[in-house]
This record gives sequence, C-alpha cells and structure tokens, in this order.
Amino acid sequence: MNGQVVSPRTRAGVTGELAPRLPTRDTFAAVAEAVRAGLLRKHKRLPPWLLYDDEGSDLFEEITRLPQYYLTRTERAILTTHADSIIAAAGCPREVVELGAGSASKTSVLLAALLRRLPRVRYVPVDVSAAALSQAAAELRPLRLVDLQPVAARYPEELDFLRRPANGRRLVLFLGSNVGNYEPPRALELLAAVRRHLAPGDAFLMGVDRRKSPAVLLPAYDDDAGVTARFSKNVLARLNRELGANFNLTRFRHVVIWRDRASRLDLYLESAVSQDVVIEALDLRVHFAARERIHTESSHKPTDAKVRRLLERAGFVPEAVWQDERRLYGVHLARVPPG
Ligand code: AVI
Repeated sequence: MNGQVVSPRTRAGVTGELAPRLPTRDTFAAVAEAVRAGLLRKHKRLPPWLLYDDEGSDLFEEITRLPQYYLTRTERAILTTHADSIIAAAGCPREVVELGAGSASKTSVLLAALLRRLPRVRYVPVDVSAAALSQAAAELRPLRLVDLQPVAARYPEELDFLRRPANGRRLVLFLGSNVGNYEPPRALELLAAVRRHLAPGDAFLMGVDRRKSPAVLLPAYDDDAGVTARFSKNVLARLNRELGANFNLTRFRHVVIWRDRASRLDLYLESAVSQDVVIEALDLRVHFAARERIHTESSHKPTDAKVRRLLERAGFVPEAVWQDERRLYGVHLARVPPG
C-alpha cells in the first residue's frame, strides 16, 4: 500500500471508485436504484449524496463545529478578514450567486462588504434543499438592502436560471471545499458549465481545502468523538429506514484512507465480520466478507497549482488566492475573460 496513510483506527485496503456528491432530491426510486447498482458491484459503493438526508445534514453541521474539522472555521476566517479585498478584486458585483448556499452563514460577510460600496445587491442562493434556502433568508434578514432571489436547483444539471439577465457584473460562489467531493472530471464539468453561463468580466470564487499532512487531515475525517463515524454510518441507518434493510450499525466501521498519489481521502464503511444483509424493498440479500468495504465518499485535497489548472481548463482566468496564516485553506478568485 505505497503512498497511503491510514487513520489510526483503519487498515489499508482496496481503492473504491469515486462518485460526485450530487445534491439530493431523493425519490424512493432514485435511492433504490443507486443502492441496488452500488451494492451489486464488485467493489461496493454508495453515492455520496445518500449521506445528506435530514439526519446526515444535521450530523454534517455537527462535523463543521468539531475542533479537528478546521475547514469551515478557516474558510469563514479568511472571508471575514479579506471580505473587502475579495469584493474589490471581484469588481464590486451587483449580483452574487451561491452554489450549495446552505444556510449562507459565511456569505453575509461578503454581502455586507458589498453593501459598503453599493446601495443594493441581489443575492441568489442556490440549493436543492428548500429548508436550507429559508435558513439563508433568515440569516440575511438583517441585511435589508439585499434583494434575495433563492433558487431550488441541482447543479450542474439545472443552471438555466443563470441565463436570465443579471443587472450588472456577477460573482458566483462555490464555497466549503465542496469541489473536493467531486471526481476531478466531474469537477471540471461543473466549473465549465458554470463558466458557459457567465458573461465576460463575471467572477468565480471557490473555497478549497489544500493538500497537507495526513497527520492533520485524518483526524478531521475520523474524529475521536465519533461524529464523522455517525455521519458515515447514517447512510446505513437511512437504508434501514427507507428501504427496510437490516444493517446492524455496530458491525460496520468508519474507515478513512489517505491516498497520497491521488491527494485525496477515501471514506468507507467496513464490515467487521462476514455477514448477510437483507434489503426488503429491493428483495435483495447482500453478502459482506469480513473487512469488505463500501466506498461512501472521497475528499480531494489539491495543491494551489492543481486548482489553478482546473480553473483554466474550465475557461476561467485565475486571478488571486487568499489563505489563512497556517496555509491550510485557499479561497480562489477567477474571472471570465473577454469574449
Ligand atoms: C461537504 N464536504 C466538503 C465535506 C468534506 O470535507 O469533504 C464532507 C465531509 N465528509 C466527512 N467529513 C466532511
């Protein structure tokens, strides 16, 4: 297992195939189809979007508050410290679109900086979750001069709302290092799709967790308190709830592996024993050998040079990067070049 570092509670193992984290608007049929296809493969996997039902989203919120999970608070600190220079460099956009806005808790600092320069701005939070969009609205209520136009949509499939005319320059935000959960070709597809919908001079701001020592990365994804393990195992609990499966959660372990060459973390659920699991709604019995794994998610940790290449290949011109003092995390600004 060359070039791999394994979390202390983990043994090295096979590489799972990667899937992008698609936003969920999960119908029973979509869940059933994804589970059947994923668990009948030689190397079992479940798509990452299955992690984010209501319970999973609450657990992810809990992860963002863990001392080991530095990503959220580091990004927030960068945006807070550099809000004015980011907004100036972005060219004082009149419209801010945020992909995967969630509760928009980090965005208000950028909007406040914009409102110091402009009398009014339009903010378009995009999320698949209506609950997240109404939380965003509540978060931004104190900023009275923000014209809020939430859009419930998946991306990149449903970016058509970007076709409607912006009343001036646009800034698209893609924060939280969400790009890291996409397999590189899918990340390129998404960024290129965004780029195609933008006009010359528009800007794109993306938060990315950087490549760093696995000694820092592994605890962020395998915390002592076991919150990330509960987040991972929630996918099995979800299959019990929604598909009448009988996964015994105590017989699976949360496993995280650092793949040095690919510069990513792979997250798995590993069967502790040889066992069969029945999924009633699929009329399916699935066998797990002892130590067999289900790949559930990957989190890529690119260098800045790799992020720049990705932006360029998507058709943007990278312009600036803001970082924290420890250089853990980067916030990258790129622009659509003149036609
Ligand atoms: C949502 N995404 C950016 C998280 C990450 O850091 O890759 C998902 C996550 N999974 C486990 N911990 C965090």
